[in-house]
Amino acid sequence: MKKIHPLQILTWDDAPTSHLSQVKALLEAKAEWIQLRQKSGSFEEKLKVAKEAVALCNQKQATLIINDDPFLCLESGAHGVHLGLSDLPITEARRILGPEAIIGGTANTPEQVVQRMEDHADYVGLGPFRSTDTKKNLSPVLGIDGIKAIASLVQSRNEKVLYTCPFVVIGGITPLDLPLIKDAGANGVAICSAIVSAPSISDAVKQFYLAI
Ligand code: TZP
Ligand code: MG
Repeated sequence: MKKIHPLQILTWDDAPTSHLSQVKALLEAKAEWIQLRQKSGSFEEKLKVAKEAVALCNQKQATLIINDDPFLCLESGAHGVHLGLSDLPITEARRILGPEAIIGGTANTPEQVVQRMEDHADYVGLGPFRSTDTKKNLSPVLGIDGIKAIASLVQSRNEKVLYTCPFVVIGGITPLDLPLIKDAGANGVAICSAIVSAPSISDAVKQFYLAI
């Protein structure tokens, strides 16, 4: 099983600074796992940024995950890819990227979690925890009760499978939510706006590290 970091930080098109500036600020703040979530621009434009982000992360031994596109991951040399519900299946991305790549997938229902695990995802991103403006076409909000219900349902269906696939919770999370989310059995959280649009990225990362 690959090691998954408990604090995964997503970059954002709508943050006050560019994706690369966000990556630099996050690395300075000692972020160790960054997901480059570029939603606009051509493949070539995204690739240029992704290659630079990979180089920056490699200098600091940080993990860089590409959103949506296994081919962008392959060509940029990133460590892995995160696949949403309308992206390629995990199995197809694995065929493209090979066994060493980190491949994560979004889930919003117990069935989707089980599918991700059966496909040997390295982690599942479960959410949205809370409503958020960061993502368009948001799936139904789960709240802490939904997260707990899905975690225990999946566990009771197949304990062995759950242990082989960690899950991180995503969507509208602040540091104050961390105790409840940890209590629900999550292996971590994925955070975007609360960090990359904060007045100080460095202070925001610190607050999440303290809460983790
Ligand atoms: N998937 C579910 S919610 C979400 C994604 C990508 C957005 C998370 O961003 P934020 O700003 O932490 O709510
Ligand atoms: Mg996607």
